[in-house]
Amino acid sequence: MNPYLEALQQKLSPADFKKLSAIDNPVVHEFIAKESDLCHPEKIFICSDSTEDIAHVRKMAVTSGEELATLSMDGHTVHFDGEQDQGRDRVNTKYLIPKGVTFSKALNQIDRQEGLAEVRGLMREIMNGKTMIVRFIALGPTNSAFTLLGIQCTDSWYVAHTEDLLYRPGYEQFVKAGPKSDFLRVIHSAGKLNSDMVSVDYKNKRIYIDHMDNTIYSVNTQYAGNSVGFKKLAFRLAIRKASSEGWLAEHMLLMGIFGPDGKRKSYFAGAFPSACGKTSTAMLPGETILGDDIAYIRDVNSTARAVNVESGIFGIIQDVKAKDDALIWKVITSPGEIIFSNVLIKDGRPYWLGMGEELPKDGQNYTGIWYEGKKDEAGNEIPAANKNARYAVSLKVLENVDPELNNPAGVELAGIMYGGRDAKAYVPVQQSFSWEHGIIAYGASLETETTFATIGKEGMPEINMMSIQDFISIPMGKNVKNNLQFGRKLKKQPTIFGVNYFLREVGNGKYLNTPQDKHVWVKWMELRVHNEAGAIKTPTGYIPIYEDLKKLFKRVLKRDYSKEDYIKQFTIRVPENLAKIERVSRFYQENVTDTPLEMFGMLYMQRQRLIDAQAKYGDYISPECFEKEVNS
Ligand code: SPV
Ligand code: MN
Repeated sequence: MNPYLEALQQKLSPADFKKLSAIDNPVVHEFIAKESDLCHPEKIFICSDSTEDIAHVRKMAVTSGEELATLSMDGHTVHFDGEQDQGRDRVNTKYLIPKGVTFSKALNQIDRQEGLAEVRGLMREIMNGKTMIVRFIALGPTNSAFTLLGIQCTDSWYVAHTEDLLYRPGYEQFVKAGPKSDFLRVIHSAGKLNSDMVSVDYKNKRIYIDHMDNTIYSVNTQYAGNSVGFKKLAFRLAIRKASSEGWLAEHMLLMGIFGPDGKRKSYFAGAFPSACGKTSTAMLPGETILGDDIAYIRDVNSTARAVNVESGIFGIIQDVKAKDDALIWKVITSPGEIIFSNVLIKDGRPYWLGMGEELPKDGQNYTGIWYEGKKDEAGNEIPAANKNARYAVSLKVLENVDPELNNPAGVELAGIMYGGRDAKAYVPVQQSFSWEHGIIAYGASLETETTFATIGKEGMPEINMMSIQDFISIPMGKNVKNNLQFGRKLKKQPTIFGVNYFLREVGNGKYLNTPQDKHVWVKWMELRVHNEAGAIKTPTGYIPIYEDLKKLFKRVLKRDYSKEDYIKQFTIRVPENLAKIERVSRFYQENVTDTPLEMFGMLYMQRQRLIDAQAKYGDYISPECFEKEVNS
């Protein structure tokens, strides 16, 4: 027996000791022993993939009080996060950077030694009297070139339960893998809890990423984006690993889009910052969903193939209505295993903002007993439910889950979309001129506004490169280069599209599209990858022809689409586009030392095309001024 296993034995029941011993990997034992030494739990529970172990976690999440079973629907529970713990915490999420290593200035960082001392200091004996739960997870389908393995030690039964809904079990994979040190490690503690079992020490909340050791530290938080290690935390480590091995780890949805015959299906990936329409795109009715958050993409025989890293959804539950979101509505209003978080509870029912019915005037929410007019410490009115309220469910409960979800070979990507929250510049949908143009002008230039999914002020414009600005763990220019190179090696490149669901009218600021319109855009993209729709070449990309959209609006949404709307939506706004190029170029010049020159060249050419068009047609150019290219 190795010394780590020996040291752990006293904290393990005989059954748990047996489970841990079956993993013939001293590196696993060492990690658990070291974290146990640091955090000092009273007991350690080893969660295998067995139904008994999973059921135990589910039961303990309620017994401990971290989840409440007060909802009347079978299988539904609710968890509350603290008032200061309602989203990902950017300020307190930092990379541990060893001396002598430089990182893009835009990335939040701290000296490794200093950071380790701080976070390990905060974690010392933090689990006194508690149980440390050890979960083993497989990221991506198992038995596949895509699979990555991960371990999380946590003292939160809620976190361990959520992981069960969102990820594929990995204990058996660890048993099979034997002595392999290549796995992601997460150590998490919810820290001090109040009588409602909510983390209270938010001032000492820290999420530190140590890529030297493939380890993430997360402390004094429960919000899943900060605590469920395999979500955005392991993602940061995966981005690094992907970069060194020549594949891509992306913040992307994966979906199947059907062709006009209802049979042809093409797979698309889509990168969108948080709360910018990623999940609702992935869940479009009549199409299929493979994933809504994180994808790994590999070059397999010169084609791009992708898998969903996860197997569940941690979705936003705001503006989810019976009419607009039929698929998920049915799931969250039917019996089945669901964890709601930060909704309002009243008489055994969950309520959320924008659900299409009147909300109760009182109930229980993330601030405890809630009543209309209740104010926070700063005097601001507390909403009935948090804007970033969430539900966690397994994908398998969705009617339209794609049959390839667990295919070890993944699915071949026909297209990739990049979409931000851009009120002013980009048209609702456009196709890039080339792989390089798509990566640079849509992906690397992705701009958005901050949303409620992260703590801080909302509505602030910012660059969110490929929607991974919050997660990028390699120099930013390197990420652009990796993407450029990845596509260049492919024989069959996915077609790249830029989408923008948030364009507003010049002058009055009204949104120019309804949330349903995105269904037309995805159908148009599907036609484009099969050369079944024409396009108009504009300075920023190929845009749809009015007649094609008119037909699609009728077919997909049973709606008329006026020429006037088309012109408003697809007018090329030269001043706004020039300003965008200026902002993007400046951001990279000021914050990124390794931007590939090609990026500036590509943006310069886009600028030139805009200036030439401006000289001919003026500042706001109707799509009809440009040349049509009708495909065969
Ligand atoms: C996101 O904010 O991008 C999410 C939720 O998908 S989480 O990252 O878990 O906060
Ligand atoms: Mn996300």
